[in-house]
Amino acid sequence: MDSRTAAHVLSRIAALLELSGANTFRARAYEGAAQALRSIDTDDLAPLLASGELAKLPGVGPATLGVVRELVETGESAYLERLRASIPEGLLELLRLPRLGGAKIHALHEALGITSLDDLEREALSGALAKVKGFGPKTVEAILKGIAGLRAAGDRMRIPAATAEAIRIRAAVAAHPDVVRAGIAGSVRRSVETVGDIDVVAGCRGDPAAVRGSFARAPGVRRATEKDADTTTITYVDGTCLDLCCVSDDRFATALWRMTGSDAHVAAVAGHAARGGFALGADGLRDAAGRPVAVADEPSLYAALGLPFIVPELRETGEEVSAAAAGVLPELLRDEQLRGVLHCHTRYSDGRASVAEMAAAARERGWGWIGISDHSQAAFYAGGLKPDEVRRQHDEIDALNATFGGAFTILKGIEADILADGRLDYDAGLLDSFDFVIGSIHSRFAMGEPAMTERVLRALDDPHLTVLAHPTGRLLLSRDPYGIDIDAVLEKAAERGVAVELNADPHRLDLDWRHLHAAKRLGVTIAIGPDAHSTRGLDNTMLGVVMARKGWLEGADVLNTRDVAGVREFARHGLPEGAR
Ligand code: DGT
Ligand code: CA
Ligand code: CA
Ligand code: ZN
Repeated sequence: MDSRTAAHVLSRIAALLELSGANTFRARAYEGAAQALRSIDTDDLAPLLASGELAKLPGVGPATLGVVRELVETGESAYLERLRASIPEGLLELLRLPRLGGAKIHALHEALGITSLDDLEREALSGALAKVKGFGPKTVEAILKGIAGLRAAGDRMRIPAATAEAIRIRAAVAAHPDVVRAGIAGSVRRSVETVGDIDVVAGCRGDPAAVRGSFARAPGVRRATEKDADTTTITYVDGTCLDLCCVSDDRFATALWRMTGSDAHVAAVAGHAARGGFALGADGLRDAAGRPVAVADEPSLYAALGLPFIVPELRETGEEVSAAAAGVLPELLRDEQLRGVLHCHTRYSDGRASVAEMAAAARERGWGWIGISDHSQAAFYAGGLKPDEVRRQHDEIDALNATFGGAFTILKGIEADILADGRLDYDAGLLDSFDFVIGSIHSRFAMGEPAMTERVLRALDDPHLTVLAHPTGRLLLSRDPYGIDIDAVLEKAAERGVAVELNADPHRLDLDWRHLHAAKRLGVTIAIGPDAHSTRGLDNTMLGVVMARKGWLEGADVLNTRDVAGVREFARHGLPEGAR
């Protein structure tokens, strides 16, 4: 039993106690213990429990320790199950709404008899909710948004969390004595930005069904069901869903390929195989005479079909299979081609590190330059910079650059709000003083597609603009993109020589990789922007590279592969002679 699952169970108990109207002190004790467990982060609580260290942890008391002991010994909590059984399913669902804890849901249940998401939505729309004590119009609005978000998100996870979980599960599967090798498959392996469930394939010696069975009965499993002849679907107590496919090891490669998907890629490869006289299915590869062809690993599978290896992140629409067959797969962008990043915040606005710290962290990553872009003054909620603060930051950057002796460069930039009428924040004089300007929409999202498109096209006409940031405004699993004619925006960006950002914050990943291929064909330069608000935030960049690869991008398509002179030149070329 790992500490994160145990913390999750304790926190769940706290919420359910509140939901059932129990004494708030009891609920707080469970939440306190959950926090204590989050602070230790271990994959195995058993030794800490045995040594008595867990009992000594501040925040852990006799009742909460009892729950942890039961989790370690059985993987379950009878107390949690009892609480869960005593509460209507619909009320449990309400816990997934942001800003609505157990206590508030209990109050709503008492006041209006609400027992489901539909009930809540109806009372919110009728105005009844706003009349309940503690629920003003602002809260009601937030709740309605939350309901819409929940319906849109389903049970999906963002890719970083799903990958961490998948790595943990794969390691556990690989450690089974009858497993020869195990691999992550499905959307996690293809690096899709959100993930429905985790898929793992195991190549086994002996009986694969016995291997599946042992994981289905393991501690921490809430329920397990047979999906098909090779696969068991397992739901863990923390809500994680796993499809575990166990096959004899000689079938590992084709099973991994099949379960990696996508369905369109699988169909396209199977079609290619059929045209070559092969038959390719989940049970393996057969030649024209119907004889099984041994396939040791995935590269040999593609090779047997006369195809170059197709990396998992490209396996999406099937278009990659025709490109592979024609020998025109792109030479995909690699991490080590990057020379720097734009779009980094510091303590001047809402970042947590200084300019010097961000620069040092960029150097540690092997980059030759970094672009600092704090928020502009219209973004007052994010500490946007007044003109005198801009000048102070520029002096600081000049002083730092002088210490680098040309070995590293900090570029002066700004993340300027694109105002409602399409103008960039600040006047032209101040905008001239930056090395680069990033333009962002941070307000008035709901103006409708024609007006929003007009607004962004107008911003693209400003010769100061270097990069159009997060061009659709989506927040994964919580906010849909705003209405905008993205094709018109890409065409204009290409014409104006403005780069379009692939914002690499895991909550955004915007521009969506699905549009990158089209952007590339139009000749748009893409800037991978970490949108870093701390030194660690710089590592968002690598997720951006993965998404760029999903979008077929090569080194030359990406601004980050240029040296500092190249970036300066790109940034200045839209400006009139005098400002260059
Ligand atoms: P997700 O989970 O929604 O993020 O997206 P995927 O692509 O991981 O989709 P998923 O988990 O439904 O399926 C993964 C792959 O496994 C996909 O290529 C299709 C394949 N697959 C799905 N269900 C079955 C099944 O019942 N049998 C077999 N053999 N393959 C399946
Ligand atoms: Ca999946
Ligand atoms: Ca699945
Ligand atoms: Zn930003």
